[in-house]
Amino acid sequence: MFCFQCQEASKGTGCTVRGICGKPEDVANLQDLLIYTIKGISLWAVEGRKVGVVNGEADEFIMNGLFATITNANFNKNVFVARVRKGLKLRDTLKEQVALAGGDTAAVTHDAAYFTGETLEDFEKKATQVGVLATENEDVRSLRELIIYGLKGMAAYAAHADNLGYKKDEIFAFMERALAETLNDGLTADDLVALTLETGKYGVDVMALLDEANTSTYGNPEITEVNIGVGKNPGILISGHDLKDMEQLLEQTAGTGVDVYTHSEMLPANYYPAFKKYDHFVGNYGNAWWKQDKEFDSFNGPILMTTNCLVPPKASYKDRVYTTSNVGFEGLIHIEEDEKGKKDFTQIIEHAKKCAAPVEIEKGSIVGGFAHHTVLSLADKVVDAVKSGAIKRFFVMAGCDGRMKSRDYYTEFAKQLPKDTVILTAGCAKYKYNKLELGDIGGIPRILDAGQCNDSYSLAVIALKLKEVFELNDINELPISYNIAWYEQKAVIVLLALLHLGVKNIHLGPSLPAFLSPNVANVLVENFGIAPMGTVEEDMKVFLG
Ligand code: SF4
Ligand code: SF3
Repeated sequence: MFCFQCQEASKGTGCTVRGICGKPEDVANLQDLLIYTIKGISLWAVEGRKVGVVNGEADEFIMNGLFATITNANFNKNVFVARVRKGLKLRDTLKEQVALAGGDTAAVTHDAAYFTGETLEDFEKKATQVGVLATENEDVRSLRELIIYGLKGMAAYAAHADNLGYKKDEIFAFMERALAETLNDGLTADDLVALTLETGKYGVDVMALLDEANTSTYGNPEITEVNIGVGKNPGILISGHDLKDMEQLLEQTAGTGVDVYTHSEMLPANYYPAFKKYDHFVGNYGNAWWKQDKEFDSFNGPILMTTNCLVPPKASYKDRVYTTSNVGFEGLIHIEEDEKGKKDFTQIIEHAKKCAAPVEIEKGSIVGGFAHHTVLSLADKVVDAVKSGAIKRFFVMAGCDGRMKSRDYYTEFAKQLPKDTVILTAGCAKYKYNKLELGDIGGIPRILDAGQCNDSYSLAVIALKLKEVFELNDINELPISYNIAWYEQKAVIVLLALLHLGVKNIHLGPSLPAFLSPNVANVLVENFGIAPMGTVEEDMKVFLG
């Protein structure tokens, strides 16, 4: 195996025996093969679109396949074997459709469009030939993978929007074109850089689409005080990013005597008006994903993982973890949806009834819900505070949290920020500082949490609005600095989206991606001023001049 898609890549270069995330070698290889299969389907999808063939099943398969290979989403080998098998059938159907529609089948020559296999042995053999290292030139490899990881994040967001009935054909078409281009040996490094930036453009589009899906379905996030303590009833803990799952769980648990709590990236569900009507929705339990090994233990009740980040479960609570959608782990119960998109959570609810109430690990509350709608409704106040000098600078500290000790930097950075600065956050990165008492500036809290990582879109909307209000020509003239923490591939699409919007001088930590070759890293440094995390003191000086 060779995998270097996340921030915890072994030795800062790549995992070669077993992922730091716990992904075993056979799963890693089969994920590579699924990506290769998806690229093959994409070659036909691109050719098909030229002659009016659009295969919705293929679009969804590509989206879900990309999503399933995100860090900490799916560790189940059987899932990948089944998906490769299904993918090959779909690919061949699409190929026939292209031929029937008069498409240029001879134009498609790559092995990914034709390779065959049926048994696990066939797949395992093929998998070792089509991984990341199959691209020999390290710069081309770096750019191809940067694009693919961006697409994985894009696919995840597209899937959540799709679950709520929102989709855009342009986004599927782009994913397919970009995947096909990662097989094209005729592209220069410049072409691939251009494609990387275009990925960022579609990143903005997909986050806007998901924002529309979430807010049209569940209302605009509101300023909310979220309880972080516990109640007396047994509870179900729901984690991940999927709000449709959240809705269905709340509906089905109402009146059962079982409470619902969010974990990690599901915290922002507390901010949506549609979910506030449920009295048994108690609040948020615990912190970011990587603390689940302790927090799932003390929660006592069942846990529903709707997306990443799943950590291979410990024996002490393994029988309480349920998965759904693209999440998977051998031995855990997986809840499938029916044809109408309904999921039956009865067995999780019955399981919860037999469990003790959660052990209290924290008390009090945290405040969030500062997505674009809320912040823009406070725009006058914010603008006045900036004009009067009460707020000197905003710090966008969105992204991911993770296990590495070096991430304590972000806690320290938040603590040391001058009192006339405000943190704008989104994603699970917030857990590094969202329980600090940083106070407020004239009623504006010093930490404004917009929501999940995809709600980084909200932060961009806010920045663009401020640019307009202050009549600036360039987003970089705003008093906003970007100190982003990344871990997995959703953060990659967020980063590419920010680059597309023209944001410069982003600091990225706790380490630069292992998949950036020195030359590609240089392109990012020279053209966009991307900088690695330094010490808190050094960075504070850089940001505050
Ligand atoms: Fe290693 Fe990260 Fe890949 Fe897991 S996802 S195998 S930790 S690089
Ligand atoms: Fe977190 Fe996995 Fe990235 Fe959505 S849940 S931000 S790490």
